[in-house]
Parts: sequence; C-alpha cells; structure tokens
Amino acid sequence: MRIDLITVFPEWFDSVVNLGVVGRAVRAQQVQVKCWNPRDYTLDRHRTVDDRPYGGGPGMVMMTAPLSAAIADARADGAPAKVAYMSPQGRRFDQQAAQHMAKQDRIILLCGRYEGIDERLIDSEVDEEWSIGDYVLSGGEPAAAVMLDAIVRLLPGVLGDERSAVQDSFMDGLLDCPHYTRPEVYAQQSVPAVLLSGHHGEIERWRLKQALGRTYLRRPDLLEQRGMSPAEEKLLAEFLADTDHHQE
Ligand code: 9WO
Repeated sequence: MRIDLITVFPEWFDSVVNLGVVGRAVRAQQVQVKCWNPRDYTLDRHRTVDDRPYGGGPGMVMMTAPLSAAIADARADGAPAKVAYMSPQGRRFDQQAAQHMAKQDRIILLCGRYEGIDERLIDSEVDEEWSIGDYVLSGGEPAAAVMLDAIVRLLPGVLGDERSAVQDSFMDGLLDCPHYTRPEVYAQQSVPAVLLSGHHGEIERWRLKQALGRTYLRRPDLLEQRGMSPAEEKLLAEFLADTDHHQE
C-alpha cells in the first residue's frame, strides 16, 4: 500500500515512519509513505501557505494554491487515490474504517493547520473527511499518524500470522482481555490460575469471557453494535455471576 501525506510538518512523521510496527513495515516495503509539503509549492520569499480569513477574526486560513499544487503532484505520482482530510467535522474513524482503508492501493491524507483550510479547496479536492475523535488539535498531523498506524498494522504480513489471525477471530469488535507476564505475584495480586494451567481451550474461553465482560461494563455500545452468539451470552452471564465488577 501507498500512503501520501500533505503536510507543512513532514518532520512530524519521522518517528512514526521509522519506529515500531510501522517502521518495520516501511523497511519491508509493505507500505510506502511519502510526504508532500505545500511550502515547496509556494513562489514567494517567505514560502507563505496561509492568509487572513475573509470576514475577519483571529488566526489564519490555509490558502488554496500551495495545497492544490501539492495535491496535484501527489495525485500524479502513482495510482489514483482518494484525498482524505483530517478534521473534527469528518466521519468518525474506527476499526471498520481502518479495515476498509487497508484494502485500498493508495490514500492521500491531507493535514490542515491554523484555523483550517479554504472551504473551496475541500469542495474541489477532498473526497472524504475523517475525525479520530471529538477534540481540536493544533493540526491534522496527529490524526493522520493515528490513522496511518491503525491501517498499516492491518496490512498482510505486517503483524505475525498468529496475531493477524487473532484480529479476524471471535474477539473482533470487543475490547481486549487482560494480559499478564512475570512475576506470578505482584503487589499481592496473583496471575489468574487458568493462565498457568496450560489448558489452551480453557484459556481461550477465559479470555473471551473477560473480553465480553469488559465490553459489557465499559463499552455497551460496542456490544450492542456487534451482537452476541448464544454461547457468548452464556459466557457473559458467567462473567457477571463470577464476582462483583462495581469498581470496573
Ligand atoms: C481552530 C479553532 C480556533 C478557534 C475556534 C475554533 C477552532 N477550530 C479550529 C480547528 O478546527 N483547527 C483545525 C486544526 C484546522 C484543521 C486542522 N486542525 C485539526 C484537525 N484539529 N483537529 C483536527 C482533527 C482531525 C481529525 N480528528 C480529530 C481532530
């Protein structure tokens, strides 16, 4: 897959593209990431990309010309791609959206700065608008980094076979189960005995039960959206009967 970023802060993505799972995927050429800086498409001495808002008010607005030139160059550089604008006005980005995007050949992520970008640029060049949550950032870059990370880890071969199998498994659409590692006792709390038992069937059943229970307690909206099989209904009832979960 190919992911293009339109940004006045390409350096912002250095760590994203070099470290961790995404860094490994870039080095293995499972994803190509390319930045396009609107400042490189300015003609004035100060490389101006923003101007004062019509109608007045505080702050600045990103001008159309440098952005449209950067987008045109990005578009012309490979396969056809949709331009996605990172904005609080966009559709909420979730795991399902990440899975859909991971199937595309290419996407261009447009990062705004200042008070926003000229609406006419959005009308003429933007195909999709995406929000990662209901808060205002100082620019679209952190949102693009979030989307890039969520998409890249879903690409074939990026995570090990075992872990990608888990992604497609019955845990899909649920919150994660708790995890433990050594030591066996920490702060007077023991690791749940089932995880030390070596009974893989029992362990999988416990993990699914925990995932269902936590999703029910913390994100009932996700459980509503996903639905439960009769076996899962039974596991959840067991979870709720096991102990009190008031503090969760
Ligand atoms: C700035 C501002 C200042 C005063 C009153 C309201 C204001 N809104 C904004 C604003 O939305 N600025 C944006 C900053 C302009 C476009 C890029 N920025 C951005 C993107 N902030 N937050 C996002 C974003 C993107 C995706 N998901 C969540 C947030």
